[in-house]
Amino acid sequence: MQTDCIFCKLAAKEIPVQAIYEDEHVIAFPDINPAAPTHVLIIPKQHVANLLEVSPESPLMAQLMGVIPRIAAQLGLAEEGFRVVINTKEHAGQTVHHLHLHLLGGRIMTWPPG
Ligand code: D5M
Repeated sequence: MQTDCIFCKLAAKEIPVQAIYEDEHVIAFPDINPAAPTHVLIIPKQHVANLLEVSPESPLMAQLMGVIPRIAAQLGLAEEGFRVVINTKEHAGQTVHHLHLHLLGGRIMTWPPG
């Protein structure tokens, strides 16, 4: 745990969190600033700053991505679809430096993203 990391604090329940999904490695909760009718963040409980810190041998991404079908079904996104985004560092606009997947749904998305 990184003491100055807001998502570490959420994962450790030092800050109250409305968990949509949780297991040993992963927790998912609503984004505080939703960019779509459904906007959930899926994070590892372990502190990882961004995608560049993920090693190819690590099961981390499978743990994070693997819960998406279940959460999508739970939130009613499986039929119409959804978007998953991982912002990485400055050019992508990453503001919280603890790896997180944005799961966005409930409206038609445009492409390319802004
Ligand atoms: O996205 C970081 C996202 O994290 C952004 O959409 C707001 C969200 N956020 C920040 N603090 C909280 C708390 N406390 N609860 C829920 N959501 C939060 P990025 O990809 O880094 O731009």
